[in-house]
Amino acid sequence: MEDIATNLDGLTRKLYGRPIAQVTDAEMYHVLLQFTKELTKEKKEIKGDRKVYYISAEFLIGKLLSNNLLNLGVYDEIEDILKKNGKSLAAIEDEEPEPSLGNGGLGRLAACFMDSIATLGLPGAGIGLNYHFGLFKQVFRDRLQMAEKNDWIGRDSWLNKTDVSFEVEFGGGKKVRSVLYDIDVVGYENGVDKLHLFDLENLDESLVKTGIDFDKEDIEKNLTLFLYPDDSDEAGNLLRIYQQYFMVSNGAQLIIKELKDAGRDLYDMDKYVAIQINDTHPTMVIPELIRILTWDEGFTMDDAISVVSKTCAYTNHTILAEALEKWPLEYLNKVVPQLVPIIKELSARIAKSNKDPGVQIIDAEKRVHMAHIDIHYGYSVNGVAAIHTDILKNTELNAFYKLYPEKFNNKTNGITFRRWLLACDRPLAKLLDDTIGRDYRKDADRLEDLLKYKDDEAVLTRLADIKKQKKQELIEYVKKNEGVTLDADSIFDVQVKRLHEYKRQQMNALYIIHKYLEIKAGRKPKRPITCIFGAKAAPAYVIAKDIIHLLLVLQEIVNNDPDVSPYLKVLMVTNYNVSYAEKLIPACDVSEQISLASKEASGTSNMKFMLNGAVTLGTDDGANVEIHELVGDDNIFIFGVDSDTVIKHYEKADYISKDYYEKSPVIKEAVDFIVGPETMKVGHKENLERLYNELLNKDWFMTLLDLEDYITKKDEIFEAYEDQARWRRMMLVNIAKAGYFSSDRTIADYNKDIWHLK
Ligand code: 26Q
Repeated sequence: MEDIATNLDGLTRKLYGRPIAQVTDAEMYHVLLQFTKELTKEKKEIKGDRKVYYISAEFLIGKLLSNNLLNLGVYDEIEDILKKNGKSLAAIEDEEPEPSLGNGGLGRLAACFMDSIATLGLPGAGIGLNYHFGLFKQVFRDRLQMAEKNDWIGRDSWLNKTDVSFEVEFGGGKKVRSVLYDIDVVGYENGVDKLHLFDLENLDESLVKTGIDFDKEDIEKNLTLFLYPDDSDEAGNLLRIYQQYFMVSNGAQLIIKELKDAGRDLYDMDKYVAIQINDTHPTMVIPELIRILTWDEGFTMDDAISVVSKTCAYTNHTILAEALEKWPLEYLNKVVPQLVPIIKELSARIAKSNKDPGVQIIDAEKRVHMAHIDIHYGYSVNGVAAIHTDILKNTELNAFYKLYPEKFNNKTNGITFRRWLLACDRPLAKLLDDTIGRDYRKDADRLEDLLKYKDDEAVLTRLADIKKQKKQELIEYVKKNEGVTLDADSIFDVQVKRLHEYKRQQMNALYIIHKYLEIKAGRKPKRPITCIFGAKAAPAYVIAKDIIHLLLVLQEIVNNDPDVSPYLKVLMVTNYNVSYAEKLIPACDVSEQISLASKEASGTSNMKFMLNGAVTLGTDDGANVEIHELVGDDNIFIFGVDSDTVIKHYEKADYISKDYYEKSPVIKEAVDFIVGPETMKVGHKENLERLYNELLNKDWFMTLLDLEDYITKKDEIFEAYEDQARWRRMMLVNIAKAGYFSSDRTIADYNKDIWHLK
């Protein structure tokens, strides 16, 4: 403690010529950044004979200061020192720009996994790209989403430049050089692994024009400018292939270099290396490794294919057909002509022994199915929640499951409890320390010990007080950032996730309309309700942007209606990101997880909410199914049709949304409101009509099918809140049962079944 205080004071004076009490929060952030980097250098690098490389186009790491201080075991001391000098760590953290190097769940999962890999002391590295602007920053103008660039790097950051650099060749004789930046991943009370982020040596940030527009042609200068939003336009697709190849070629070269530096025989690559392919975005690492081994290392094609196939493992994160990457061969010919003969060879080998068109790599339309490369030429295929893996085995990938049953396995997702409990809800962590001791920090299953307190008035009251305190903190933040005033005595109902029709934010909006009309008709809820949303829509995803528009229109109408606003409020927060999540999740009472059953592979915010004492209102989808099993019927609110029914509707193509609209006055009234006079007054006709027509004539994700059931369940959960004794017990049970969703458990499972490190 003395040491830390002296060192921190010394560093502050060295950098700014003033003591801690006299520097600004921004200056103090830079001191702490340097200080944390220095402390990290003293930690040992995690080493071992065998290493996992987690390759991912996204690592949504979020801010790192608090997380690193916590994992280094100095958070409390630093907080104390700052307090004594009249500073708050929370305020200093606000100065840290957020690296938004991911779209959503898949990217955040990769970040949680890195934390757990290091925490478990496993030799591992992340391989990804150093996007200079990350995911766009969202702003609202005229109740529409606009995208601005988010430059997070600034004058100094967590990136450490290395002297590793490779050449990467593209079609048309284009050659670029990379430069590697590392971010240290500090394990909780353990050593350090690395996140390797490759960047383009000659990147030109001045190519960015207004917003997020830039010159898409000049790939030698633009490759790592932006992260691609998950639903891109055609022009973006080519650039995405360039990015993917740049990532995997660097990754493959790094892996081979590390093997050679360690004196390994490349024929034994699979003994020393496991490569986890995070969705299909890094799939080209398979043909790229085969190319390097055959072209540069003298391997026969058979030997190269054999060793690479024993090294690579694939994780699937979606069953949405439109998200499964299929690249036209002609695109690949343009970007990576050197891989095309290899991909053709891989395809031909399958075609020779298997005539089923459903399992081919290159299909009749000359499109390359990236997932099929992974499944044929990898040794493991995993889904991310039990129901998701079952759907892969029985439906989506059934033909592959029949070919390779032994490759398929489930790894239910998890979250790091360091960020999503210890850092974001310190009072709750303190309550746990005081009741069940600190063991849960290393062994998440110990959270179950909390069940002993399920009838303990003092503990339950403290739990409720903590929730109230977190609501108050959120209220202050929201007041400052959004200019909206919320009520701490209302129920906080929260849906935060990427905007997608299958996640059904539109169904939540229809509930709000329904409640608004009920209140107008004099039927008031017992307690005020606050409906909070946070979501970015891919800039090219028109209907998703229309749904955001509707939410902003509802916010305006509801909050400004004196008859309604005392009972109902709507808030769409601006630029929802990891940092916002850390404020919203601890303040939430009702966790909205309302995807159309079968469509949400897992979800991970559902786990974060539960861990922070929220009760789930959800469908039996993704990891909700496992939450449901763990907490039991009494501690969760499940509604809607099940996944088998949904899958049958798709097979028979027999869902007609208009039937539901015409049959139910409640549905009709809510849907009609979208284009009614109130909304037209504050919103845009074009957006609202398009959304209305979509719901009425298409509704691909069956909103109207579940709407009535949703309304009933939602009223039921709000009613349940009135029985505070029951509610507090539900909170406690949810926290106690969340241990299974620690990413430490998930990573231990990956290691036991797939990676076999140590
Ligand atoms: C594909 C092609 C072209 C451009 C972009 C993309 C693209 C980019 C990102 C496709 C998908 C993604 C991201 C997917 C994702 O985040 N999936 C989520 O993964 C989580 C972690 O497993 C799950 O919990 C979620 O259920 C799943 O939706």
